[in-house]
Amino acid sequence: MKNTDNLQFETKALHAGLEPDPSTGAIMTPIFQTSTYVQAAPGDHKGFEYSRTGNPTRQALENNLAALENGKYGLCFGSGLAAIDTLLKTLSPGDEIISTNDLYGGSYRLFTKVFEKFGLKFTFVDLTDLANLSSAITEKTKMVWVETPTNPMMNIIDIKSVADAIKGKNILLAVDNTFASPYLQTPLDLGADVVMHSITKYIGGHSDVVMGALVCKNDALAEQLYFFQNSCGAVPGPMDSFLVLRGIKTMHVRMQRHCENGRQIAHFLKDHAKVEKVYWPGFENHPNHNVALSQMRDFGGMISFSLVGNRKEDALKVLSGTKLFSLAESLGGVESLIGHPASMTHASIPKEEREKSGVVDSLIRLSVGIEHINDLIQDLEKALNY
Ligand code: P1T
Repeated sequence: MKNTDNLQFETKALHAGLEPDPSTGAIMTPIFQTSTYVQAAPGDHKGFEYSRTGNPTRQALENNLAALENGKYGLCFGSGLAAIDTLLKTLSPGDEIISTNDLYGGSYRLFTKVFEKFGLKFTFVDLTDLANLSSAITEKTKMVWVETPTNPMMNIIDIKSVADAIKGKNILLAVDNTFASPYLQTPLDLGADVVMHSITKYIGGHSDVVMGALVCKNDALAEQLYFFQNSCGAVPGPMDSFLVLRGIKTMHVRMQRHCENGRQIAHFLKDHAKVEKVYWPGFENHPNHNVALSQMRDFGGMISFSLVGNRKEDALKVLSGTKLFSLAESLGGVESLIGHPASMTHASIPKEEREKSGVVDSLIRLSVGIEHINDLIQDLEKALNY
């Protein structure tokens, strides 16, 4: 296996964990569409026994992702939520988790509607202010869940400061790195213990796969995660693993364009008379701009904005007025999407909770794609002309 440890992200994306197929020389990792592997005698096999436990296409992807996050172990799952589900299964009834209060609605639902029933306790606080973290920690705290940038308010949480604040306390720091992608941010380098991705988004990049991943460095944690991956079985198939490997090869190029287009659209919206507020960490007056500068390579392609007057009916006009920005859940694909968090991605969070973190009725979320910037701005200009 090539040693890619000292190579740049762009080179690792193409080479890490990937070798030509030994039987044919195929440069692309084959799709090993098989459930099982023939053994010469019981236990005498070539490293694979059954595809829930391990599959060569999935393993190539897992090794590649581990390298991209500067980790040691990568594990893939059938969705981002399946990855979080697996991580939470390493905890025990009575354990407490402190989570950021602004996060993907599906993660919130998994925490409160599924795992609370099994005895885990979640506290939701604004983690942009570390005083909130200190006052939420108890003797039972076993994990801090950080999503940064947050979905959909684009708050930035200082990963290194959170890691420093819980050092030596036997608390695991987990970071949902979905909005940034490993191209923009590598939380393990900042002191996180485990990174989670909805691969469905920027890593897959083409809106054609649902998948999740966990990456860590610690041997004991990895062993536990492999145990639950195999025992609970929420693994992705080889075809999807191949599609994601293919998507990863252009991630850095896609991310550069997402960031460039995002920057121009954020500025266009800021100057628009119908727009009340734009949430994008690249603005100097964004409350966490300096943290973003210190821990991210660029600011990404996600932007949220609210409308003057904060009327839902105005938001609905914009949402139905765009032609290139398609009205859909999800994000991070090459094509631009527009969404209404309050009634779509964050509908599972009670209105009161949602509004506390800024998800008001006129809030609109954009996943800026890699189309030509002029076409995207024209599309928004027309839709805002309601
Ligand atoms: O959809 P899935 O692959 O299971 O990933 C869940 C998930 C986890 N974390 C973050 C930050 C996410 O944004 C998501 C999925 N989000 C959407 C579908 C969305 O439109 O926001």
